[in-house]
Amino acid sequence: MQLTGLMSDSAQHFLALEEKYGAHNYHPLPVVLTRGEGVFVWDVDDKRYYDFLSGYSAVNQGHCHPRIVQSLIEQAGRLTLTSRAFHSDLLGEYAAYITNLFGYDKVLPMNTGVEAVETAIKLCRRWGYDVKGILENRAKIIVCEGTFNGRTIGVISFSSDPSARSGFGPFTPGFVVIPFNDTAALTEALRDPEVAGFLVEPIQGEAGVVLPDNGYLARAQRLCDEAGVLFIADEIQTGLGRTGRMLACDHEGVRPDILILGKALSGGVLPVSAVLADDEIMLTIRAGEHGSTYGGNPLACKVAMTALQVLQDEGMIVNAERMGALLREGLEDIRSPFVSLVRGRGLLNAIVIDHPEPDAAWELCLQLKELGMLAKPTHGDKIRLAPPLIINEAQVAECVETIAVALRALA
Ligand code: IF1
Repeated sequence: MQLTGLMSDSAQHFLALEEKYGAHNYHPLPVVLTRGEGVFVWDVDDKRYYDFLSGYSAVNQGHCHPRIVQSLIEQAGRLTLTSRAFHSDLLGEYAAYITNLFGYDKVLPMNTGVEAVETAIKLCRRWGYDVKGILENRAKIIVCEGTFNGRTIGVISFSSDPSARSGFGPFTPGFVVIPFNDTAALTEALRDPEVAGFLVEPIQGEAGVVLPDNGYLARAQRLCDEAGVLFIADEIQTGLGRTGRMLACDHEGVRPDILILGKALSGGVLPVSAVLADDEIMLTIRAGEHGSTYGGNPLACKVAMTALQVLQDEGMIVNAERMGALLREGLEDIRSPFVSLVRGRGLLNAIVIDHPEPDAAWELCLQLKELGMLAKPTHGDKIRLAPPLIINEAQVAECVETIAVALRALA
């Protein structure tokens, strides 16, 4: 039920345009934003909100981070796109920077997250044929139920979410689906010599911030190593400080064979993604065998280096760890009868709503909006709570109080 009746004429004007001329592939909260700064966004009626979605974790550094915007502006006036038909003075610098930062031989730069996931799948298959010796077109990649890795045909082919995949067939073969957080199932699936890789989100974001047992990632990596299978981590949402470490894999000291980054790699100012791997894997793709018009463009390189630098310079990763603990503690202390679970790591958190009303989570988000805080339900009864990593203690306390008020109103 849309509360558009409560929206101003100005806001309704923008909604009407979108409704008439835009595809209806989303169901957004009834709010029209026009400005963002740090943890805040403002709507067209100049009402301020805390952003607890952070652009699905693309705005870890805060909206319109001044240093990131400055690098965007400077580079935008100098050189934005050469295509990879020619070299630029930024791709090499960026490649050196990001591979040194994460400890890999090489990076393959792409744009959106799903393009990086598709790239990782191609690298894994190619490595499977050229290095592991799997027969052509027989390579398999193990994935987990509940995973979300993007919306291309290739990637939804292994999605277990009907809303992401039904009605889009036929699908790409070569994927084996096992339960998440189940090493027995992984052990069994790894017995197949035609398996080339295991693609996993260290924490399942879209599934509602589902954490594996401690040690699962380390055990999974060890099982993959023993089976000669690549451990591929999709850190597009969990990476870059979101869970209180640079990477979610860092909580278990796991080094993926292929690391996939996106979203906050640009601080939310333009699509930038990346795949990192060592030479044995990365060099199985040779000149002319993969690419993208915008992949590795100078503007993206400049912005990404700044986005990664401010993450480290401004202590955002440790702050995410600390503020996340405060947020979960505050949420637990509300002791709401409608919150059956509070879970998360760092500032990737979710509450599970348990209420007789079927769309209680949606109603709660509408109430939160009225109270100056934006969040959105995922899969019906879970509300993701993921503010920018720069949020401070006082702001966390204020938002916990806001959530408490909204939960009481839910009664
Ligand atoms: C939507 C949420 C969904 C991702 C992981 C790859 C991608 C994503 C772990 C693809 C993208 C976005 C897409 C957006 C909603 C949001 C999302 F979990 F973040 F909330 F859907 F699961 N790997 N996640 O989370 O990256 O191609 O979008 O740049 O599609 O509705 P992309």
